[in-house]
Amino acid sequence: MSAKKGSDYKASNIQVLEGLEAVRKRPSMYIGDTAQRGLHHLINEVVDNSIDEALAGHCDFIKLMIHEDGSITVADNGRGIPVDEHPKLKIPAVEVVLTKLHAGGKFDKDSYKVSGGLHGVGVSCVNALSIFFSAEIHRDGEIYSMEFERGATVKPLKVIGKTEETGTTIRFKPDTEIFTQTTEFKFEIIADRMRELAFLNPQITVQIIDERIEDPDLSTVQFHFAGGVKDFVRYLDESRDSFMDEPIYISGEIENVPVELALEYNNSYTENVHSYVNNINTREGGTHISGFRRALTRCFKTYAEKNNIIKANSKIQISGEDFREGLTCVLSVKVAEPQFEGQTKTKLGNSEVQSAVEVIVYDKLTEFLEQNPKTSRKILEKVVLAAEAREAARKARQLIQRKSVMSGGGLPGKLADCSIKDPAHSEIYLVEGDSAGGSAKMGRNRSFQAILPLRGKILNVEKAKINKILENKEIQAMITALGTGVGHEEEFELEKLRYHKIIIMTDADVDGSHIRTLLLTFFYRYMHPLVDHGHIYIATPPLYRITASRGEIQYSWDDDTRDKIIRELKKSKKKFDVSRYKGLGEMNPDQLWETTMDPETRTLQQVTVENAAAADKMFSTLMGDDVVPRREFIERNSKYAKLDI
Ligand code: 0RA
Repeated sequence: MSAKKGSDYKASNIQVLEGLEAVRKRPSMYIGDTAQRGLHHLINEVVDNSIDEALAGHCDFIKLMIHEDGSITVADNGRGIPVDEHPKLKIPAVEVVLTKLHAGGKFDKDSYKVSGGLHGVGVSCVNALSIFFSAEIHRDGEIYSMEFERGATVKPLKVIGKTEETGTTIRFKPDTEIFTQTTEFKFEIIADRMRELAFLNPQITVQIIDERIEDPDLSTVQFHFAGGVKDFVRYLDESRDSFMDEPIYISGEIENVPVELALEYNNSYTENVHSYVNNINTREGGTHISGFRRALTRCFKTYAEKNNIIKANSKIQISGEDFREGLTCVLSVKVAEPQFEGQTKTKLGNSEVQSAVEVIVYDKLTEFLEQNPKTSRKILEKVVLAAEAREAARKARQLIQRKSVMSGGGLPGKLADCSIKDPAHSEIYLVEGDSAGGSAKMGRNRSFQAILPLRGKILNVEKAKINKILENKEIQAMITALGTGVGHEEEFELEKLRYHKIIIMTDADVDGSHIRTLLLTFFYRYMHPLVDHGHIYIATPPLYRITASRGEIQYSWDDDTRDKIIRELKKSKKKFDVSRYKGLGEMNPDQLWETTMDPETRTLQQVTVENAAAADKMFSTLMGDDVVPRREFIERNSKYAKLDI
């Protein structure tokens, strides 16, 4: 070991700080943002290194602790970060890894580096953005330790004991100077990602301990899924019915591209294909997805023709998407030098991957179809139904379009539109019920705020076919008002969106939250880009009104604030009256404007999807047929925090 001391040490440290200073100056360039997402990204950045060790076959256990002081520990039983002197830089390798940008990766070539999107910026970024950062390394019989503050070394590398194990333990506490919005780690966000990693890497066990929770039954979870992607598909389909005994599992490797997937058809009408490259969720798809789709379509078409299942002279045209209705699939590939493209850098560009996936899926799926004629026939029957529904939906779409042309400006009668036409500055409130809709219409600023009252419950799109969904009056009104059309790919035109803020405003009660979930499910399943581009918001009406003598009104959004206001009023010996709002309808237009609609004073929650698989699981559980998993899900999640979608 050769930790530098004295002036020598300082010299190398200054150089390092210049690199990390760049990260502190423009953190968003390295971790995306400095809000909740960026904060949680710090954990991913550290865990990715442990996963790399697992992929190289040296690590099978990762322990993550959320401490009471807001710091995080990630411990693994990998080889431990090397501590020997770096030949060129003449400082311990661990110091290079922790203080030099992009020095986090492995030095050997044949590992599958995670180097796309925000991943792989290196653990040194986490160091730079932490008020405190420590590394304890078990390696070569010794325990080494090193500590930093905001990326600057405060305790150089030293041996602090003996060990027979190997591994790395990193603890860090995010710097509040950088993360000005929040430094609170959310158990659910962390757990969703760790569960996903455990499904994708069956060799590992991930344990999470949340020390902020006292009850030991709730503070610890452990994920280990020996069945890998097959278990993942089963998990995603827990609250859906499948007519297959178990998911089809396919794996193979062509040209150094290992491909692994599991798929299952269920009785839902949605497509749930989740794809990963080097454990990164490729939300925008790419070559691996197109390879998969081509193989799927080709396989079934060939099989159907060979077995006379779909007659050549049949009236209906079956298209690729019909083969994916009611399909749940997890596809995971490993690519040595991935090229990520697209708006969010989550689209795989490597062309060689397409044929690798296509060949592997085609061969193995054909084999499955031939060996399982009963299941194959059932799947194809479902595909034909999907094609028929798609055709009916096309007619329903035309009807919506024709209706809107006939009604003059083409907008639904219930819509109170805003006067300005610039979508970037316009917003639409989707309001539960006609009476609240009335208040909103009176209270709004009509120049830029449109109001669309929705009567009663909208259809549960999780259980309905696309043509039925498009026949629903409330859904039709929404589609026409928004202007984008509905559905997948070319049917949906984001450029035509008439309001850049779509604000869901429902009562703060059980019915209200049900309607909100129904709307979110609809947007998530059928107008996905609205969610992806952050156009969906939730209005937050207050829960309490506290009226003091002389008509002085205060509002509160939670019990704590209400109690605080009450304490103040009691102290000043004022008389007051507390009422709980049961619905939006109880607010007069002025109150509704002031608390919930005025951009100066309102709070809007933007709906973002952190984790697509987790969102899919949530919607299918909340809206599915089975009562038991739904109840369990709500109970489990409500213990930690309110649902973050
Ligand atoms: C550089 C090289 C090697 C391993 C690591 C870094 C490494 C980093 C982290 C961060 C958290 N856990 C980690 N585990 C390992 C290769 C080690 C070797 O060749 O022996």
